[in-house]
Amino acid sequence: MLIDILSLFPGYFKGPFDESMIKLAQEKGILDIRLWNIRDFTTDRHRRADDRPYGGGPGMVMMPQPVASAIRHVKTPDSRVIYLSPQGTLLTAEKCRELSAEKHLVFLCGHYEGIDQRVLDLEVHEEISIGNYVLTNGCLPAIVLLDGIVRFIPGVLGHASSAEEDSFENGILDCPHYTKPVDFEGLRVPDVLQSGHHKEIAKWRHEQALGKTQKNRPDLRGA
Ligand code: 4GO
Repeated sequence: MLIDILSLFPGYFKGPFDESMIKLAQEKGILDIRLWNIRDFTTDRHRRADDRPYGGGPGMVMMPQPVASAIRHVKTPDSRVIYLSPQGTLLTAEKCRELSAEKHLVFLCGHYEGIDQRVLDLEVHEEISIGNYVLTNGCLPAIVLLDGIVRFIPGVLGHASSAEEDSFENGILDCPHYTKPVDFEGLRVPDVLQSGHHKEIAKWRHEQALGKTQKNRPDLRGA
């Protein structure tokens, strides 16, 4: 999969993409991430990427020309262009899985008050939000979206079934996990997990997951 990320701060992504699973996926050749600075697509000598909003109001708006030029530089007929914004549809595990089947994703990260609506109308396929809150820019949402997608690409997670057993698959939360030692500060690993009875273990985990979902997320489908 190829992912192009367009923003004013490509440096934002250096840390998160150079560690752990995302780093490994790139090394394995499963994932190619390209970072672009929208300012490199400005045409005036001041490299200006923003201006004041028509109609008045606070803050600045990203100008359409540099954003359109950046998108058009990477976009092909196979690309899916996504704008990260609080006005988007809420990100879900289902959406992450759907996007993991794409060959080429383009993530557009806004800054300041946002991006001129006309470039969104012309070039963006869909608008996604990672939650009901506003951030100073779309870079962190792009990192969240990328990470959420990448773990559904075959070969990225160690175990093929990991992504299937996690929270939100089957509409419920994940069960609790334990590892060594059996006794930690007086708290013991539940006996059933040490019993070797695979059916009993599966039943216990499902009950735990249901109970947690009921308590913390009664809004979920499987609750
Ligand atoms: C995305 C972008 C929040 C989200 C953003 C979110 N804030 N909830 N801020 O996914 C345009 C300028 C949007 C700042 C950006």
